[in-house]
Amino acid sequence: MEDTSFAILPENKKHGSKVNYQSLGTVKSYNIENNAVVFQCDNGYVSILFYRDDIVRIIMNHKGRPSYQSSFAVVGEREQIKPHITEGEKELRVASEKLTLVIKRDQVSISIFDHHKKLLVKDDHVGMGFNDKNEVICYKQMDAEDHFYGFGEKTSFLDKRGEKMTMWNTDVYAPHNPEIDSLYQSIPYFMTVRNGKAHGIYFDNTFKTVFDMKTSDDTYSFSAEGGQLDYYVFAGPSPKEVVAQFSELTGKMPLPPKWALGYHQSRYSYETEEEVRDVVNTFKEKDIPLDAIYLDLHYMNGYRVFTFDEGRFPNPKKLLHDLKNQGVRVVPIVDPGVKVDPEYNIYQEGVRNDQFCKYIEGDIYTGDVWPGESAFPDFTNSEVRRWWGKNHQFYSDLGIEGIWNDMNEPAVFNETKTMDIKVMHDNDGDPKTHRELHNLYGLLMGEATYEGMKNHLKGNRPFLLTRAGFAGVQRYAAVWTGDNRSFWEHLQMAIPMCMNLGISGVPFCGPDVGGFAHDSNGQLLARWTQFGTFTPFFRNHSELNSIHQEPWMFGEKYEAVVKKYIQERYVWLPYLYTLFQEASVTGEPVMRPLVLEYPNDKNTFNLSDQFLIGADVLVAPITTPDTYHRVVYLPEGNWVNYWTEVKLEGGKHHLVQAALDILPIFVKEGSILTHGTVKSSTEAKETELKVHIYVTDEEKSTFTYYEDDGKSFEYERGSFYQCRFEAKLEKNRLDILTHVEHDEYQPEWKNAVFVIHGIVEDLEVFVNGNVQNNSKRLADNKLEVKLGRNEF
Ligand code: MIG
Repeated sequence: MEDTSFAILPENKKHGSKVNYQSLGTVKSYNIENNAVVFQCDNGYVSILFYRDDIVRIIMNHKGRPSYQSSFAVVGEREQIKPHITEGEKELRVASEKLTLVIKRDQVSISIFDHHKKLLVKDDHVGMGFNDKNEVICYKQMDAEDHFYGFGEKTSFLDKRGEKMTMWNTDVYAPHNPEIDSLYQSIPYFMTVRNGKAHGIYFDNTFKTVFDMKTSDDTYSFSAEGGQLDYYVFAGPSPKEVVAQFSELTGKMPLPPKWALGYHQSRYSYETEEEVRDVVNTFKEKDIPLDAIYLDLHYMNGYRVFTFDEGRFPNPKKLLHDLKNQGVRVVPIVDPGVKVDPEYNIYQEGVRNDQFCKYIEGDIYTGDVWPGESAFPDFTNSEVRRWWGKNHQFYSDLGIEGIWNDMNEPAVFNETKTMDIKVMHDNDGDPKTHRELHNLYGLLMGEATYEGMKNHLKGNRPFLLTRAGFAGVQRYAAVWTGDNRSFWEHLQMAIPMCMNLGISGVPFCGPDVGGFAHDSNGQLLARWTQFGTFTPFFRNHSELNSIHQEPWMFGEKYEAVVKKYIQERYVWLPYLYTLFQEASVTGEPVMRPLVLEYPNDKNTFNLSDQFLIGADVLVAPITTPDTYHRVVYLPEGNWVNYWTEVKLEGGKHHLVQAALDILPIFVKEGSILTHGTVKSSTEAKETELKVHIYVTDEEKSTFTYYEDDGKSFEYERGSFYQCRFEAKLEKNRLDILTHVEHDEYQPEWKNAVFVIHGIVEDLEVFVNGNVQNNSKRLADNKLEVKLGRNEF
């Protein structure tokens, strides 16, 4: 009915969200327990506690005393910070070193200031409130200069001001368009950038939540269908610090295995062993790099997870072994639905050990998915997660190191697209409905899978790809953005979507390159692959009924471009890997909107069609057909065209050329980048490290390069290599310094080549104080200096 005009019958007018809301009333008293200030009000309680000096948690409970239990998303340890309290006649102040909260006594409302006394957030209207359906809401003032980012995986443009978004994990096969705001991930968090400074809010509520930055011009709100109003405010003050603060609370991405950063090829499905081998062999014949190939639904026996179809895949172990020798990993799909089949061991075990989701009355919930009628593991129980993890030995025994979780919203083929919300999750003895825990299902499945695989791989890093998730999903998995289509519009949309995922704590993400559904074509695939070179996750995937879109499917002209950009990925890997390592420590995204680095520049606020990789590389994909030029905005500073070495001035828009084989890339003057060489896969040896120096006489350039074995967890015990490169130009003397900061791991490459860009006449190059006489002058004002790593 939703699809017909019936949806807009007068009787169907939805009520405004403000209907029936009431506030907490006045503050009657307060007390301090465990460094939390608890206010007792006419209609409930509010508790304020600092997690750190720059993170405050606020909990409103209209039914009773606040519960301090957090959702599964929160892993950050709370520091014990004693609040400083000042009592005024009309208001109370609760402060840490970095934040001051002013609480109005009559109609409870909270204003939060930073330590410069600058207002960050202020309650508006009823402030915090609730209604007779037990929905909770918080209204905040919206400043004319506020711009909003994050919200996880959303369609539409970068800046979410003017959007209203719902968090409810949903399998959306079609369409992904601005009207569809609930996709597979729910990350109830956002960052506000106002006049160059940033702060953030994370709403720790797993019910369906709504963020409304649209309905009013000067107020925004976030609300939930149930639970407490439990949220955190991050003080910033820079956008990167907000992401770091949020990542501190919800966790960081573990460093993925290097092969997960290579090029991946997928299809729904490569149906037989023969087909898989054919595809891989074609990559080899054509000398196109490849690190992983995916097995979609068809590999299983009747869609039973933890099985192989013996007809289609007679000897998976041998297949895996052979492909590994070719430098290629295999990633099978694993859905949560377990086929109802009394002769199937997983179903038997699940029933016998009470591992499936059930109704409160005791019946196992079943729903229709690929295997037909299926039961769903109750991942809210840690015992079930262990069981599920243990089952993955089936895969690891075959040599599998990566798993692909799909349908884990969970998706069910019915009207609501998911499990009955009345289903009861046991939740380790604290039972809650699916209505409350729905959004956590994918995250918990991720924990089960990642931890299980980690156990089985005995010291090797697992790779997990997931479709569904919640805040914190980065702790276990990379995220791909689900069932997009082979439309130019979907290529366009993927850019802000991935940037906002990055802001939302998920650095490792990417769309299906080429588009999943619908038929791709050569030009679209070429342009999309160019973009994919720089998305943190780089996988070409397409659907059953669409035409094949492997790199060679659209003729030589396009194949050459696609190949060039897959190769480029490997050239950039040593730079990307360093950024991944940084992200795993700080939470700062690999792929960044420009506003993250240039929050004072209004040209960046809603810049949705270009992005940064790290701080210094700007990528501006072509996202429309038959287009061979585009406008690129370069922020302050000078920028060097990666392909032509032409220098352009920042703070301006430029018209740049982009023939089919050109992805516009600009490197900031003054930066240093590390590159590798083209390889058939990450398994191949790195022979030489290229250190690109884009010289400037304005400041010292520096870059800290990171490397480890790319496979194990030994880096956690100090087995890694870290070298800080510095370059300083004075007149015609360039001094390059190499500071090896950590060398418990020995890189494969023995030589480094310093490529100096934008050189001045008569340049003299010194490395670590020694003059280099063997430098080689290249075209386009470049100079090359070769050096052994032993001279670092
Ligand atoms: O469309 O497993 O998003 O990547 O190929 C139905 C089959 C189920 C959805 C995933 C897609 C995958 C497909 N799955």
